[in-house]
Amino acid sequence: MRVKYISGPTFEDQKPGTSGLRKKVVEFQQPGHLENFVQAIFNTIAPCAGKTLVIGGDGRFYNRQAIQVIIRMAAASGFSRLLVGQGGILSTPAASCIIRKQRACGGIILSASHNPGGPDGDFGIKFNAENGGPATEKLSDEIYRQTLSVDQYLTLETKDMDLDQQQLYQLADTRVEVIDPVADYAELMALFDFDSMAALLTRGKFRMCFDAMHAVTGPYAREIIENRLGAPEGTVINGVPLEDFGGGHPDPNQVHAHELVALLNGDDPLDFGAASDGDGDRNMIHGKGFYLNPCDSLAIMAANASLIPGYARGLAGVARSMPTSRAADRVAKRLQITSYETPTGWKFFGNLLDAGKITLCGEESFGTGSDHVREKDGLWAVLFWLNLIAVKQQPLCEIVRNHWAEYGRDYFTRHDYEAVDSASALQMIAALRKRLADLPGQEFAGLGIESADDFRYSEPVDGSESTAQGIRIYFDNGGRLVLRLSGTGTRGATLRVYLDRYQNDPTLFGQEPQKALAPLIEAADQIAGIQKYTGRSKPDVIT
Ligand code: VG1
Ligand code: CO
Repeated sequence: MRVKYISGPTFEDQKPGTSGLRKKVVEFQQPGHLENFVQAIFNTIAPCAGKTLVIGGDGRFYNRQAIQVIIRMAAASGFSRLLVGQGGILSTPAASCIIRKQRACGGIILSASHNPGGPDGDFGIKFNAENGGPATEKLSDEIYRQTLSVDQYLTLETKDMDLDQQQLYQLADTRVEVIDPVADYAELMALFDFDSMAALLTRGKFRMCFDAMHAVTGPYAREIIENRLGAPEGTVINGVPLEDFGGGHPDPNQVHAHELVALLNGDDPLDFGAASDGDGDRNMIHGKGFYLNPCDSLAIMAANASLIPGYARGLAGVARSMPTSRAADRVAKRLQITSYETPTGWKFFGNLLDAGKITLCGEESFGTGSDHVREKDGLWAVLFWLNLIAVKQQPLCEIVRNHWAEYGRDYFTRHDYEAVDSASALQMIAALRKRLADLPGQEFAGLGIESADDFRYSEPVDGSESTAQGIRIYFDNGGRLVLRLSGTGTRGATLRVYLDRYQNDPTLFGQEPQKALAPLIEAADQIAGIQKYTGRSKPDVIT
C-alpha cells in the first residue's frame, strides 16, 4: 500500500472554538477541508509512529465518511494502532475513558455535540490529548497554527473498511481494531453502588425514562440502565443513534427534550427523567414535575459525594465555569475545599483534574463530570443522581429542597439569542467593554452595580492566561449578570446572557426563576441594549 502525498488548498477558517472545530456539513465536504485539519493534528503531535489513536463520533451525518478518511490518513502517518468504535460510534466520555485506559496518545472525536445534524446541519471534529481531555488552549492554538501551513496531507489508497463488525485489520504498518464502544465505559461506572440502584429500579415503584434523543448515548444507556441495572425495557427512549437524530435537535434542554419533559409533568408523571446530547457529554435531569438546574446539580453532587462509593474518600476540590451559579462555591466553603472558577469549556478543567486539585466540576450548560474521565459525562451524571436517590431514599425534589434549606438557593437562568447578526453582537460586547470601568455605582432597574469586569483567567497549573472570557457585572442585591458570545455556533453569533442571584430567605425558595430574576433581566437589557443590538424582543431559548 503506497502512501500518497496530496496537495490541497489551504484553509484559513479552522480556528477551534469552545469545543473543537464546528462547521456546516457542506463546509467539511469541501475537498481537503477535513484532511487539512486532521493533518494539522498529526503534524502537531508528530511523530505518530508507534502511537495509539482512538477514533469515533456521535453517529451524525458524515461521521462514517469522515472516519474512513481519518483511518487512511492515520495509517499513512504511521500510527501503530487505531481503536475505532464499532459503527463509528464513541460517545465523548467513552472516548475519553478509552484514551486513558488504552494508553493512547489521544483521540479524534467527530461531533458537533448539541448542534443539529443531517446534510444541512453541523459537523465537528476535536482532538483529545493523552489525558483523555479536550486539547488545552495551548494545544488548540498549535493545531490552528498548523492548519494555516498544511500544504499536503498523507493518505493511503485503499477501500473503505467495514466498521460494523468488531474485528482487526492490518493497514500498512497500522493495526486497526474495531472495538465495542460501550464495554470499557460501562466497566468504569462501577464507581456507583449498582446494588442499591438496581433495587430502586426494579422494585416497581420508581419509574424513570432516559431520552437518548437518537444520539450517541442510546447504546450506553441501554447497556447500563436496562441490562446491568435491570430497569424495564423501554426505559431508554429514542435509543438508536440516527444520522439526522430523527429530525430532532439533540440539545437536552426543556425546549428540545420536550418529549421527556411531558413524561415528567403529565397526569401520571414519572419519578425521574433524563436526557443527553449528541455526543453524550451533557445531561438534563428532572424529578417528578421538577426541573433540576445544572448549577444546583453540581452543588448537590459535591455536598453528597461521600455517599457514592467512587467518591467516598471525599473531594480534592471543585470547579465550575465562570457563568455557572455560585451554588457549588457555598458547598466547597463548608467542606473546606477550594472552588475554582474557570472560563467556559471543558478544556479548562483538564489541568486541574490532572493535578489532583479537583474531583468534581461542572458547567451551567448541562455539563457535569469528575476525575473518572477528562470530559463531562451525561450518563455518569444520571447514574450519580440515581445512586443518590437510591441511598437517600428521597425523591429528587426533596433532595434539592433540603439542599436549599441548608445552603440557600441560587436562582439561575440563561437566555440565548441565536443566529443574531455577528457584527451587531460584536459591537454590543465591544461597547459594553468600553463602559465597564464606569458602571460601578450606577443603577439600572433599581439595582446598583458593585463591580464589573471582563473575565480573565490565569491557569493555576501551567500559568497560561486567557483573556476576554465574558463580561461579569455584580449587583448590590447579590445578583450577577454575565454576557458572552458562543464559541460553538455555526450561524451568525449566539449571545448568551447568564443571570443568577442568591436567596437565603426560605419563604422565597419556591419562586419561578424568571420571576425571581425579573429585575436582573430588566437591568441586563438596560445595561447592554440587548433588544436594540439583536433586534429581538425575547430570547430564543431559556434554560
Ligand atoms: C457551549 C456551552 C459550554 C460548553 C460547550 C461545549 O459553549 O456554553 O459550557 O462547554 O458548549 O459543550 P458556547 O461557547 O457555545 O457557549 V458540548 O456538549 O457542545 O461539547
Ligand atoms: Co456535547
